[in-house]
Amino acid sequence: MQDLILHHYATSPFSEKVRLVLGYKGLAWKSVTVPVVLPKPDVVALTGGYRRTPFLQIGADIYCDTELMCRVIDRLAPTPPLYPVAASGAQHMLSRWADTALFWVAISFTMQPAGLPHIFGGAPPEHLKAFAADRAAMTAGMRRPTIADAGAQLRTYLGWLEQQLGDERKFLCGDHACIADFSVAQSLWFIRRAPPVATLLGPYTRLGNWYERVQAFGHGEHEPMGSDDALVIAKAAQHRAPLAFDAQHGFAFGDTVQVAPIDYAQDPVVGRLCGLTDDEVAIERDDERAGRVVVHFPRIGFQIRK
Ligand SMILES: N[C@@H](CCC(=O)N[C@@H](CS)C(=O)NCC(=O)O)C(=O)O
Repeated sequence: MQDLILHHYATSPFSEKVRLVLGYKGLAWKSVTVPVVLPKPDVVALTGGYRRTPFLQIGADIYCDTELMCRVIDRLAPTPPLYPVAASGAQHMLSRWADTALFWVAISFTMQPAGLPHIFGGAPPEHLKAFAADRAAMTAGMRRPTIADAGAQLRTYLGWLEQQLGDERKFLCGDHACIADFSVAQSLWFIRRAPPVATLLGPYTRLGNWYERVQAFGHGEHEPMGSDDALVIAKAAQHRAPLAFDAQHGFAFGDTVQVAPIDYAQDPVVGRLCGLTDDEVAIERDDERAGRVVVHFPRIGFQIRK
């Protein structure tokens, strides 16, 4: 198997979701640390403009968004399954809810004044200012919950999750872990990084025990890699993942298109369409430093335009 190169940073919840999936699968991977705020020149050289964290590189294939990254990891290492049949369609719906609704209330609630010193550690005030400006620009036009809204919604959501574990099952969709466990765990992980805020989790004891079981998967074996080395690997790669193209979607193979997230950080990536199905879109692009790369996105949460 070619090296799995995860581009991420330590404090990113979506990165924690993927780190835990890699641990669950017992995979070894390379770890490239990306900047927390723009500019991200080495990220953009590989992705073509997508700035969200994390993304997965396998040679010259760049996989954006954890929904797709997790499917790719599961395809490469099918055991233990990340989408066990017994966990039914509910695992996907629960995962999507956790990656959107639960994520934003967890973030908004944790970033209250009592949580900030724990999230940012001893970062200098310039960093806090740069972070606030970066995220304000990234979410421009999005209405975020107030701390009071987020607290109320979070208690409701945590109650749902506690109820889901009510029959003493080990994981959210049964006795085996599935994608939903990792999507939910990332938000709890973020809240727990700020102990004064994490007191909110206290009453949800089944959820606390479940969280310990998910964290026990660990992160797998990993070693650091520089982003310059990751660029060299992309440029040298000969092989690219085989792709399906369904001509029923209103686009032709080779069309120049732009692909962009529909919710926040909507920076578009432009390239030649080389893969298209109901659940994936891939575009090929050339970059001076990364060479010819194929950037893959899920269809859910993204828009494709000619
Ligand atoms: N739907 C995306 C969401 C990724 C996301 O929002 N990541 C956050 C960090 S946890 C982010 O990109 N923040 C801005 C940045 O890192 O530049 C996914 O599943 O990968």
